[in-house]
Amino acid sequence: TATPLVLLTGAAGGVGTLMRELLPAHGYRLRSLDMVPIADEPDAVVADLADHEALRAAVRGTDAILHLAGISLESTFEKILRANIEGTYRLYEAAREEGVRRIVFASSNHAVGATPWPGPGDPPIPVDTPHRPDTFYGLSKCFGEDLAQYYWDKHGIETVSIRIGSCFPKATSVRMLSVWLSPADGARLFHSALSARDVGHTVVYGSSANTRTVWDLEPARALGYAPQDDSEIFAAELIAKEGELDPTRPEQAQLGGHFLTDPPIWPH
Ligand code: 15L
Repeated sequence: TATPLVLLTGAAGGVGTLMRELLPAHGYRLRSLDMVPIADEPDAVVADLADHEALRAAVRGTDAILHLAGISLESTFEKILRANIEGTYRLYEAAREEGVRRIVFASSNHAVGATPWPGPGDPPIPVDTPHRPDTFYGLSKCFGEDLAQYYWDKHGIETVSIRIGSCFPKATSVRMLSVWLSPADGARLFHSALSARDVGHTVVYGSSANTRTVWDLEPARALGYAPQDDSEIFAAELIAKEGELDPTRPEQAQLGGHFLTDPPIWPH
C-alpha cells in the first residue's frame, strides 16, 4: 500500500520541527502546515487555522492529521481561545468535511497539571484522573480532549490525545526527569498513535521510559509504543544543580510544576 500522507499542523514549532526530521523514517509522507513559511519543505502550506478554505485544502487527501498547532505555553485567554480552542475546533470541522478519520492531538500534562505530585509509594497518575488544568493553556487542552471525544461519538473520527510531558532534546530540570519525552520516543509514540487500530478516542501520557516516571504509561504501550530512552542520563547533573525534587516546594508540588506558580498573564 502507498505511504500514508499525514498533515502536520504547527510544523514550524518545537515539536513540529523535530517530527519533520524524525517521522518520515517511520513510513510517512508529511504535509506541513504552519502560519509561517518553512524553508526546504516540498509539501508545505502557509495558513492560519481560521482560514477555512485553505485549511480544507490542506486536509484534503490526507490519511491522518498530527495536530501540534497552537500556543504551547500560558498566554492570555483571548489568544488561547483563538489559537487553541477555535483552532482545534476548525481543524476537526475540516477533517469531518474532508473525511479524514484519524487525528493525533497534542494534549499536554497541563490538562491535569493541578494534580498533586505523587508521593513515594503512591500509584502512578492514571489517564482517567479528573481534568485539573493549571492554566488557560491547560484548559484549552481539556477542551481539545473533550472535542476529540465528541467527534468520535458524534462523527466517528478517531483521536489519540497524547498528554505530552516535555519533548525537548534534553531534560533541563529535575521535574523533567519524570516527564521527559525524547524526540526519538516522541516519533515512536506518534507513529503508534497514527497506526494503532480501533482507538476510538484514547487518552495517553507521552513520556520516555523514565526511571522517575509519575504517570501510567500502559495506555501508550497498549497502542504499541515501546519507549527506548530514559531521562536518568541527565539526573546527576540536574540534581547537583537543583537538588532532588521536593514536593513541599510550591513549584514542585503538582504535576504542572511552575505553570501553577507563574504569575497569570492578563490582557493588557
Ligand atoms: C507543555 O505543554 C509545553 O508546551 C512545553 O513547552 C513544556 O513547558 C511542557 O509542557 C512541560 O510541562 O514541561
